[in-house]
Amino acid sequence: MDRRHFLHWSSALALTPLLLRKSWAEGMADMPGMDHAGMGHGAATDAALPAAEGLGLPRGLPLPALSMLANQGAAGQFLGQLRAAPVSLPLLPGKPATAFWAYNGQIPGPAIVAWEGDEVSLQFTNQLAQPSTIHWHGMPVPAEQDGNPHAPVLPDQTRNYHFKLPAGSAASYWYHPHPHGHTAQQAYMGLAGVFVVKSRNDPLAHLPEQWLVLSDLKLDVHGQIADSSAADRHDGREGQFVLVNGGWQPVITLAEGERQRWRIWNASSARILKLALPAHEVQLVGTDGGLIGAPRRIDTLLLSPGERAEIVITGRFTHGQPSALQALPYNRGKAMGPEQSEILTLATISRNGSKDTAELPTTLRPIAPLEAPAVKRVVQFSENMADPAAMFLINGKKFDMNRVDFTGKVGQIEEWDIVSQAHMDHPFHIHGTQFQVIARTDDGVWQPEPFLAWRDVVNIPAGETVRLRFVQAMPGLRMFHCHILEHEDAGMMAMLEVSA
Ligand SMILES: [Cu+2]
Repeated sequence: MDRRHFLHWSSALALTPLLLRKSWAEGMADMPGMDHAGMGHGAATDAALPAAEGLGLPRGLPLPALSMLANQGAAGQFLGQLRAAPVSLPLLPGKPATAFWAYNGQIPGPAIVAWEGDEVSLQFTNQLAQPSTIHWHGMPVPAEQDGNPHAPVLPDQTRNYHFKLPAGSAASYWYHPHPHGHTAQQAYMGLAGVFVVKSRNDPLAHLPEQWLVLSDLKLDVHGQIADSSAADRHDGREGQFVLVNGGWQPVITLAEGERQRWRIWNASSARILKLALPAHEVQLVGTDGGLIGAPRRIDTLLLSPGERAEIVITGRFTHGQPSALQALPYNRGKAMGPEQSEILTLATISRNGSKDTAELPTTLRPIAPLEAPAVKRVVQFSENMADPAAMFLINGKKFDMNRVDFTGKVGQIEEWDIVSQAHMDHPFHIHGTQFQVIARTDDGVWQPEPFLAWRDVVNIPAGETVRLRFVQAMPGLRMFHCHILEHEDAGMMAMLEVSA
């Protein structure tokens, strides 16, 4: 890996417009054909890729609002359609449109907003040339509705996903493909969207919200989505750009003293983002599975791939610190590519007058601890560099669709130690439920988790162990895996079969 091509980021702003959006009908009109998608440009190695500044991607525009999926259902229902298909979107001024794969022609996919108690019915049509599924990441949905690789939706097929959102499920989820072996490519080609479940009993309902979907974009010299390099397949893919709602270094407005609630998704394939908002006051108020017990003042927020957080930001423009959403340097133990060694500016925050500071409740939502486990298991992440066909392993094995790794029971409290015997960080994710982290090692020394939270992704730093507890409320096959999507595709995934 040539370090000259390490990505350089600047907070300087340009003012060219970017709209990563097109209606489905418009998108179909210039559908590029399935073999496009960056594949036709030969073996794009990282050394051949242009630097971010050289591509002319506009930046510094207002934060793009996410498009919303229209609800065609009656009260108490969410009814909608999602269609995965190739689409070309104008990305770089003066260059041919960029070929993506998108839900309903939009990057990111349309946001779904439903309420606790809703019956959700989503019709999915796959117009890709390969099998796909939709996984409802983090959501308490029945196993057979959760987009497992065992239930592929083949090209030109349609299926319906149906589930009911239980009480207490309000949180910031997302949806993305989960087919066998194609997940990373389908995600980096553009297939992902957010799914927010709301509660009618929300202690932060009075705060204005900003939704920030952080994604990664890697372009070749033609402005097309680049192939994954050997380094991407090993370390997890990273591109020249971290986008926010599809925009590069957009501008978010905030008033002095104003409190906003931000929901943040790390929808990248592999980046571990150590987020900071140095000028402003930040409280963590929620994790993957929704609100935590009480706001917690934080200086940084580590968000691994697939993970979400809710924060309350209070505008403070008088400290002389950069008013920006930054990703601080983080070493995730990559073997081939360079680590992020500089501060990345993901978005700038511009001052928009002054406002009264809204009340922030001192308590948010009680979380009862999961006590004495009925079952204890060890899940070991490891890497075997000697075997290119089975390099990323769980308990020494590569994923096998026909092998059940663990069997469990509905309602039983499980305690898992996720042990890293790896050189890289690997974010652990399990389907169908939320877990509580009980303790983690830090340099091998156990530290109790300082607060209770519902999560479905937790980073396992190289050489460390994380202890967590969960309950599966529904029977069926549940995947657990590394959420670096290239590692998942390479087989760092296993299955828990839950019986009634
Ligand atoms: Cu991994």
